[in-house]
Amino acid sequence: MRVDIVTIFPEYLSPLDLSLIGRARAAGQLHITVHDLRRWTHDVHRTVDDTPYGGGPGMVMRPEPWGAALDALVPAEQPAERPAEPPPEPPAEPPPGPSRVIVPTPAGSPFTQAMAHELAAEDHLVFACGRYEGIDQRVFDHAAARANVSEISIGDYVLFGGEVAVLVILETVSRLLPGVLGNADSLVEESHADGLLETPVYTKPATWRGLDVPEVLRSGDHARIARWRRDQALLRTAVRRPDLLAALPPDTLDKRDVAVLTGGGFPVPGADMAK
Ligand code: 6GU
Repeated sequence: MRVDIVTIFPEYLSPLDLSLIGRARAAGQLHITVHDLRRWTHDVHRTVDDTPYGGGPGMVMRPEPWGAALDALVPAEQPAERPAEPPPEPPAEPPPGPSRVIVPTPAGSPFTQAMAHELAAEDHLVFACGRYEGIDQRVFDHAAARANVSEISIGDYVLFGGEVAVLVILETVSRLLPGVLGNADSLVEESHADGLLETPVYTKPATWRGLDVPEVLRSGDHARIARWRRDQALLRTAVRRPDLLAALPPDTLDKRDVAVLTGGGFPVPGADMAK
């Protein structure tokens, strides 16, 4: 996957050199380039912002540098579809496929694990990191003719700019790429994979500061362990994220699940429908 990030603070993205993302970059699975927006300014002050039309506090990022940046980074001619067969010899740089432009903003659609899976299937992501009160909307209205443009928020709170959100989104996406995560099984059991939060985990020693690891996990009875984990995931989700539980597709909960939730004091609406 190819990733271009445009920002006025390139140093903010330096964590992308570290840990598993750094390793995926070094291994050539992830091609990330960070660009300084001011490269696309032409005045002596390298101006990127101005006062908002209509009044109001703060500054808005001017469209010209952003337009030039996206012109340079988003190929004008989008291939109709991906080639059916990969070329026999992989080229040094992956060929540009259709581009997806991501604008991190607290006014965006919520970023979710499902969206991360969607982005992980793309060939080319371009992140436009705004600062101040945001970027002139015409930049994205114009880019929408050439690329799929998504305004995305990482949560209901406000950051200074999109850079930290890009770190969050790229970490979430890159661990879904084939070969980036050492143990792909980790993706199956983690929180949000099945719409439930993950269960508590334990390791040695069996007793620590007078606290025991739950007996069931040491029983070797795999059916009992699976059931216990399911119960814990259900109850934890009911307590912490009732919204997730309510959003489960119908038929996700069987009679035993419903009994566990009801027994834990979490009545399930429509429970008599459970298999
Ligand atoms: Cl994506 N950007 C900014 N600036 N603030 C945010 C955000 C993004 N998501 C939540 N708050």
